[in-house]
Amino acid sequence: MTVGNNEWVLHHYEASPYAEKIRLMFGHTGLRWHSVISPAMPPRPNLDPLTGGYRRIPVAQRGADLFCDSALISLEIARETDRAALRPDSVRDDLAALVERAQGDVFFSVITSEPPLKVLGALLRKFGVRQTYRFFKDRSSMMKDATIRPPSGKRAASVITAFFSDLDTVLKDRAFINGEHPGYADFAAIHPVKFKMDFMGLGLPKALKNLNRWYDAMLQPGHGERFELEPEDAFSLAAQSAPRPLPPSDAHEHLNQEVSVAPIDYGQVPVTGLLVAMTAERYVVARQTEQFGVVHVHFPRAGYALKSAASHA
Ligand SMILES: N[C@@H](CCC(=O)N[C@@H](CS)C(=O)NCC(=O)O)C(=O)O
Repeated sequence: MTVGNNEWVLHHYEASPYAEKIRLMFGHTGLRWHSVISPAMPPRPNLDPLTGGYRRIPVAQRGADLFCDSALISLEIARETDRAALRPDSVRDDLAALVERAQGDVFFSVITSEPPLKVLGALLRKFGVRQTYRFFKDRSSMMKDATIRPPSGKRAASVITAFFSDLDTVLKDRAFINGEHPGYADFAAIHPVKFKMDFMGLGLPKALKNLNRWYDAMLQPGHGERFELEPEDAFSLAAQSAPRPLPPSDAHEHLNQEVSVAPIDYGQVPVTGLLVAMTAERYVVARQTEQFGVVHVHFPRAGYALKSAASHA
């Protein structure tokens, strides 16, 4: 399949909640996109050669530009569709804590709030025995190194209950969390709620009428115009394209030097390359590869740490 270098490619897997945040954004904005399915855990030979090892999902690609993290992908979608409300920094102050909860404690509590045997059953149905074993090993080793401690047991259950009830309250006088139209806060909040419903095969509490109405409205547009793509096609796309022009960079002591960038919370696998731009919102790292030539990997600044490459060694 031929894909233009300005077309959207999303590297994801179906069960990924953070990918669902972006798939729904594609749906609401009516964007056309290409889907490359990644394994639910590393190794990801279909993606690592492009990003240089960023371990989280989703990653978006346009030509030879790779965008890591759903926050930065949202920013790109906001820009392209001229919808400022999709920018992470457009979230109103009174909603910032709700967004932070959704992306952190609530996301992690979806699984930890369920009895371990129920979780095991759900994973076995999804993955089978071997993959479930690998999945547990992978995620526990990822979280062992994490700088955050997700809630568990009763506290996790109350994180979910309180979130549902707070959402219902916020939604009592408006269609969407953002107001009349969905904004970044809506997409940040919908994905853990849907994850809870999908993963455990649950329904939302019926009494929370506003939450139910919002949930249906958020899912109603679906995922937009989606086309399946093979990983090799995404590789060819990167190889045939040059990265887009860089934004004007702020000064940085490591500009045009080898750096590594890694998430600060979990899945902290560093990506190494030349820091070619830094703006208020992002780092851009150039990777010279044999397979694709130069690719630019973009990271949001929030939640990521940049170091001189020498200090990661
Ligand atoms: N802040 C990141 C978080 C992404 C995230 O945690 N993704 C999960 C999947 S939904 C993940 O990568 N888990 C580990 C993995 O899939 O290897 C974002 O917004 O993209």
